[in-house]
Amino acid sequence: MTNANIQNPYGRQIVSLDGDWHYLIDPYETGFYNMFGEENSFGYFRNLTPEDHWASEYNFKQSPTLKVPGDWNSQEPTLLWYEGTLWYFRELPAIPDDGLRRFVRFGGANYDTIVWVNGQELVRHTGGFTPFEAEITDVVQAGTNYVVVKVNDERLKDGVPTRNTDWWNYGGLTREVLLIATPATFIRDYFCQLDADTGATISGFVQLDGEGGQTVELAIPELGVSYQISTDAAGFGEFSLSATPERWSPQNPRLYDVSFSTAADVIHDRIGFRAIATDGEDILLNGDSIFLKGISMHEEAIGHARRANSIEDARRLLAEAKALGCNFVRLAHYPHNDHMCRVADELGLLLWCEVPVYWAINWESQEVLENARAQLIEMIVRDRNRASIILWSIANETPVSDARTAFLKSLAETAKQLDPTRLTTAAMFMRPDKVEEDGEVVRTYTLDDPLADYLDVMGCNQYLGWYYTKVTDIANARWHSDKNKPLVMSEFGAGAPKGKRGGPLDRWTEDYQVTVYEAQLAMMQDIGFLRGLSPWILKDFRTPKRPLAGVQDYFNRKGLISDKGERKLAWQTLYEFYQTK
Ligand code: GCB
Repeated sequence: MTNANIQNPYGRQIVSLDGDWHYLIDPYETGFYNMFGEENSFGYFRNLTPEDHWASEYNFKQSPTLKVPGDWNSQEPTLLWYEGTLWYFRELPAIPDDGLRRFVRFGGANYDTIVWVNGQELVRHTGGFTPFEAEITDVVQAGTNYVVVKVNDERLKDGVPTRNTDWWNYGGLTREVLLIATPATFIRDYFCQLDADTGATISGFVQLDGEGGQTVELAIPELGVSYQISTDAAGFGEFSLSATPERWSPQNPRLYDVSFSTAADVIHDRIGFRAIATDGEDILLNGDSIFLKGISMHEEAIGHARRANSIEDARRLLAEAKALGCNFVRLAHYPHNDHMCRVADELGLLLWCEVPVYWAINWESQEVLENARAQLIEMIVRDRNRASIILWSIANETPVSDARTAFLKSLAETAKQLDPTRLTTAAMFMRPDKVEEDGEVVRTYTLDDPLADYLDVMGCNQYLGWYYTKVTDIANARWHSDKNKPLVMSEFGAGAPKGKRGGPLDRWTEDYQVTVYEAQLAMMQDIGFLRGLSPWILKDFRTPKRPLAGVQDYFNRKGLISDKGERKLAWQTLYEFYQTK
């Protein structure tokens, strides 16, 4: 537990390191290696200039700047399709000699990152969508201190995700960078949730960083809770107390002020209490069966082709889901910014959160498994106090094999160990068959992926009417499962650029997108074990996989909203369906 990232960094004493960072583009990693592949003694992390040494051929302070947070691709035209290494530099604000510990926290950097402060390497991190931090207490000096960050977003066969995906690989320091100050001993991590089974117990733990054996007070003033948690020598302490909070739900997204404090430290959070469970084919929110009216989304800002990177971007994205009539959002295909989960907590949107275990990653490699597990752990630790999150998803569309199922079973177990209060899921495929029924051809779809046995909720991606069958075949579809588990139809859809019109059966038109949605939604009414859907996708998004000129132009066009932010006709179709649910 001690190596968890600092919980709730926004609740800490922070200085934002956002803004302009100098950068150097370095496809050959000249800033790292000399011509023989050995360490470069003029390496960029040393922040040398030609004035410092005649053989130095760079100068950060003379170099242009990029905004942090922000992907590099959308900020500078020559970087639009760039993948590789880019170096960032900035000076730190003056750090007072006040006895506090200091950390630099990166909300996310895609994909492999190394951080140096004053030329000293402090941390390496792999994975593009989860936070990491470096303690700089013993490295900073009076006067000027500087940070250099090398980010490499090369896609790797043994990466998570692997080389091949259907979204653009936005590189760089895509999320906020914070300078955090804490006392010598501080509350590093805590977990505070309503137990799913009783619904009347709040339990969790607290983890100190520093001197253990201290008492931590948990206070929830609006519930009259003031509870002393003892911690062991390692600073870990658990708690469990009876409470009957107002339940958080989409109708009533009630959040409580919760604080943990020691003599030297205090951290405040806003936490919602709700219970999520399954019962046979039902999903129960606070004991009542719920239908998830959802939409899938990538982390791309509304009205732009760039990574969403601020709380304002999160608000705009989730406001679109609310406008569509959703109570549920699938945050595909990787952990989104933590702002998304906080805004969803406020708005009353239920969330599916996912790690980028996507398509065919290397199931045979222990290293790949540990990389995927590290990303899953970082996501869960970051977000497990958010009431909005009900589903941890461990994979998307992975080809069935023994090695893959063992890999994913292991991830599902990790998710449950870290967070027994939530449900696990994955987006899987179904088995298609054709059978004759009363002289008519009927298409059956069976959910029989062995992975389903290790999950609470089955997700299924199916593109009937787009990739697999004609739209006219959808009416003859029958769905089966003997798993006795709820199903969320985690994807379906059809591509259409905004403004392209035609007949109802003309592919690539808004009209055809409507036809597919109408047929799909009619089919859904007859699937007895269906408990939700998250069609693909809220907004057109940038992807090199979609080159069709004049139609796709390197965008996946299955959005209900265009990349410019305009609603398509099928938006209304889904909106009307959700009004009836
Ligand atoms: C899928 C994938 C998603 C793709 C989508 C598509 O099944 O999960 O990442 O973008 O299909 O548009 O083909």
